Amino acid sequence: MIRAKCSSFAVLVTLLSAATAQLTVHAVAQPRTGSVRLERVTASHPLPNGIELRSATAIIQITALRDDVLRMRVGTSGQLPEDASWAVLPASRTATTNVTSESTGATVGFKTAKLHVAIHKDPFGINVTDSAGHVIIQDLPSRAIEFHGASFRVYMKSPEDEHYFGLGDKPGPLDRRSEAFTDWNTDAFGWQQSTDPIYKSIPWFITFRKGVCAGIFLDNTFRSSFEFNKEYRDAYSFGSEGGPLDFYLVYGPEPKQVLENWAWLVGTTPMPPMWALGYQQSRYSYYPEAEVKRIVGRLRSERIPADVIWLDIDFQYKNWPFTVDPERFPTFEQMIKDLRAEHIRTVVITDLHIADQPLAHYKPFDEGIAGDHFVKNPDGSIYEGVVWPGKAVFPDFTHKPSRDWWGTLYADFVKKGVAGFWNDMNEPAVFLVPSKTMPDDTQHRIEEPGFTTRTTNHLEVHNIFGLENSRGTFEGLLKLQPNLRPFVMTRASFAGGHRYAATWTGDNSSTWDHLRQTTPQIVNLGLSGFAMTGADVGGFAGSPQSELLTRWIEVAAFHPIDRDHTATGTNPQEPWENGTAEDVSLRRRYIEERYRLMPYLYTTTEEMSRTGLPIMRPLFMEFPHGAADGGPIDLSTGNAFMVGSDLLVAQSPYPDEVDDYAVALPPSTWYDYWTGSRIDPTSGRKGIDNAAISQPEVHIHRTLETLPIFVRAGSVIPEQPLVQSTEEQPQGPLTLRVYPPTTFGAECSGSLYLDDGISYDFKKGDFLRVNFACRLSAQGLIVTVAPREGTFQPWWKLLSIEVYGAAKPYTSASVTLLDHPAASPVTTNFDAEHHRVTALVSDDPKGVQLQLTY
Ligand code: NBV
Repeated sequence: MIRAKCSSFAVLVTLLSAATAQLTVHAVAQPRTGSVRLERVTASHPLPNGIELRSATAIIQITALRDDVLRMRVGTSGQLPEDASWAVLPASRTATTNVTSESTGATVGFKTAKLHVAIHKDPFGINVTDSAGHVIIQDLPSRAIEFHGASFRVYMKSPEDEHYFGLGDKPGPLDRRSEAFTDWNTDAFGWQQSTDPIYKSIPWFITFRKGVCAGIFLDNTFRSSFEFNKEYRDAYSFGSEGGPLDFYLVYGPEPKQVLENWAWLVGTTPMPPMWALGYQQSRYSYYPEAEVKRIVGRLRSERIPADVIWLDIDFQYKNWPFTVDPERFPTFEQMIKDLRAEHIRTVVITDLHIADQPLAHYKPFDEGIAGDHFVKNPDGSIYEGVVWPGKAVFPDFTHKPSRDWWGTLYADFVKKGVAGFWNDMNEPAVFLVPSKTMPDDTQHRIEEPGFTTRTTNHLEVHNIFGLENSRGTFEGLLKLQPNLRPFVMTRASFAGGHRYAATWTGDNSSTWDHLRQTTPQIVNLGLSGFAMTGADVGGFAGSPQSELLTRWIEVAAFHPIDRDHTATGTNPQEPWENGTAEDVSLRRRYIEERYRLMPYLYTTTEEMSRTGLPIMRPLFMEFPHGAADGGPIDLSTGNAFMVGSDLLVAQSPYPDEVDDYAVALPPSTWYDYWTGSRIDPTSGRKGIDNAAISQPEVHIHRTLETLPIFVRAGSVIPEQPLVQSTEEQPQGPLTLRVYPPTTFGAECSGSLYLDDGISYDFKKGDFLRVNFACRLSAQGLIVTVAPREGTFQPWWKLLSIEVYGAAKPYTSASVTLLDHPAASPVTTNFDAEHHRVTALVSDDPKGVQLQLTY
């Protein structure tokens, strides 16, 4: 909650002198009892990795974990808060690097190889700059940090050209500037753009100014809030209603570096099974068995590639988690087998509210009671709340033994062949109470390595309940099948939750506005760590018009998770429903394109799991200096986004409008993905540092058939022949789409990563990585396929190398094996319509080179 503005301040009082104090100790008493503002530095001493300061009774520690990651902790009563975290990896939290003290008359501080930290002594103030002199954070003069009882607030200056991103799934514009948000996980059925809070709490945001990027993470699980330019036009602030003031500053300056450093702090998304990247069909709910089979049969007969079918709550017996309705699903196990034979995986919902059924031989309840695994009321009785099963009890997920027990509940479904699991309602959602969740005084046990074992109330645990629920699921599945990559989808979570689960944007609506909203939401989730994300395709609440469904399916083919899902009682929303034959064939075509692009998508996913870079990216991540005014280029490009580093998807900024629109492409040469033609810069603008920026504007004539996609010049995109599921082995050559640069010698590269798609054998070297390059010269173009890394055997023998932007055929072409430098001629084929020259060549593990001569 944002503190109300105080117009007058009270008396200056002299408080206790801390033992180490060298100066007089002052704090300002605020009108409210228990309010303290850090007024001035009263003592300080350097640490090998930072500095420790005192201000009145407060202790402040600022340390460097690395040259580009700082941590700041404050305790008001002479003691630092508990050094533990649900989000930050222990090895990162405890990392240190030596710093050099730096002080002036007015400041104390230190420097690292990348940052300078200067603490203004009187009034207290924090200023962090980088070695180029860019201000990274600077607090509001004499207003840096305030405490009001258990709550606190930190204020920072906000230059008018600074922009903010992240904060997870918050709806609204991509840029968080001029917005305010609360973190309190909430079941937000039918949320709209202005709804806040919704499902997740990711107290992490990115600052971006003139191409310089940094991130702030408030490591606090209580109800927290963030406001940008709301309380003061020239400031932003963040704070919490309780818990520790413990925050991290993550420096770039490149956005990619910030994201990689964020992943260093909280971990990356683990490699998902490849099938999770396939098309997924869901609704609330498919039943009985015959209906599930009908849907899968139709996916196959309509030749709509697909990998997954989802079973929502109605597959269960009376909505009791971990049961199967025997009447609706009499041969559940056989059905799963039959679906697998069709190369379809089954994901089932397993909500966390366990039916309160003492006399029913219901294992989750009986075992939970016997093991003392449920959350309690203050009087020690078990807390009961009404959810889907009626009266329900809730596992105590912050109590490790209970979380581990939860993981064991999956054994039976795993044995039956269920492939993935869905953790819904884990805010936790509770019916029939105005708060929509557990009472604040519900008792949770914290028993967790790194934490003091204790009992706490719901205020501390609420925002991490979903995180620890999905963690229990993920870790449980790993114990059950150590060499299979789990697939878990969670609705609620906290920072770091991507280590355990993919996510989606909850109960959106079948409206144009919600289609538009998918871009900022998925991009901001990716910037917050959640890279494996989708939105219910077609919308959850309500039924989409046929054109809306078509356009949604088109763009979702480029989202990290592509799952069509809708609410109970809505019209059928599968790709073959609610549309003309043309709609259906367009929907099929886009889903097919996703499967053709699977090698690129999977390669980008592997990059995500290794580096923390999201799959779906804002343009500024790839082009931090791309906008003429130094701001994030996205703010002038409408609703465009990048998939990986090379594909730019430019859906209309207003998908419901019929008008043509212009997309300002980032400075580069671009190719039209569909036609292969090159888009030449039409305008040259000056950038902030007066460097020429050519930001070509493309005029787009809107049609239902074409979702505009552009490819960056200098890239090589791997594609495969069409398959009906990721499990089917593609037949034919691997295609390399080569988009040459326009200047001689300019960078041109791409890569491909592949493995078995399901196991962790890649960690033992059973993967395949191939790097590609191309080089333009006055003589022509050389395409190089580097020697393979890893032991995984590819499915292809041939490479179809397609060079785009070709206006005429090349005069000659030859192929060389990298380990055997004798060239042999190869025939090429010129396709004027697609501006491409194609050569079919044999692949070779030691590498191949194709030489095209003008
Ligand atoms: O389990 C039913 C639904 C589910 O389909 C949806 O995706 C979740 O977000 N669930 C919420 C519970 C009730 C929604 C009205």
